[in-house]
Amino acid sequence: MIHPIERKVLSENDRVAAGVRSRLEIVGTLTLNFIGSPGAGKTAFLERTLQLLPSGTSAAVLTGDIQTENDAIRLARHGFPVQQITTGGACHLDARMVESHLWEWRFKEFDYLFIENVGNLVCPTSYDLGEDGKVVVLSVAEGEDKPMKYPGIFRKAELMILNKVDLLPYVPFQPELACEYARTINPDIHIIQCSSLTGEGFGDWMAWLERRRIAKRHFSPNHEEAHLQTTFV
Ligand SMILES: Nc1nc2c(ncn2[C@@H]2O[C@H](COP(=O)(O)OP(=O)(O)O)[C@@H](O)[C@H]2O)c(=O)[nH]1
Ligand SMILES: [Mg+2]
Repeated sequence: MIHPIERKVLSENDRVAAGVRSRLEIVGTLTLNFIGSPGAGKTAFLERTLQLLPSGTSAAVLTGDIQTENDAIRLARHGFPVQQITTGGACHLDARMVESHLWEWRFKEFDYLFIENVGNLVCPTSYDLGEDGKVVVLSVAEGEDKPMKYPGIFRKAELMILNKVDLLPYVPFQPELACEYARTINPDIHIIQCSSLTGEGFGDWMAWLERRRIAKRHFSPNHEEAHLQTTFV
């Protein structure tokens, strides 16, 4: 059962998230919220993604951690705007943190906004950040049963990245079983197996990303009109 205070915090978060979502809608930015355990490879995955974006693509990254700017330093090497959000203790990002950092960029139009949440499979699940979709990152070093143990995030995610498949020869992990568990929780979840180290599977991921961006533009009837208004007023 959700405690009344927690309910109030979440509904305030939902209100701010709705504002973030409508601003991102106006500029047509596809926003994805990456959630996974510490060390699953979220930053490594985003680093390789930035390297592979076609030239002329605009993208930005917000990366969340409890402490340090380490991930922002890694991600900024790839030539895209990056901001670190250090929560100072909170185990998740919230919509207010995202909103204040997006104001630093004046809610500028990007093709993609990638948000790396604080490493955790539980707390970030409840906090809407105004994203278009959640992506759960699981690595083969974590055990196949994580979808059954942490069903909330697997239920809400539209995509599961199964990372570190280069380690499969060395760890007792059955990818088919992990996928079966994830689909038991969420029959619609799309799954991509990849290695951020070797680049295996990134062709599928980059194709998914491009399709998702086109689908968002296609299904956002407000985008063109709203964009014209913000461009010409
Ligand atoms: N072998 C292997 N190691 C990886 C892969 N992706 C990330 N790593 C390593 O896993 C560790 C944690 O990665 P990091 O990106 O910091 O994870 P995060 O905490 O989820 O952001 C680092 O030592 C990475 O080099 C992968 O696909 N294969
Ligand atoms: Mg990281």
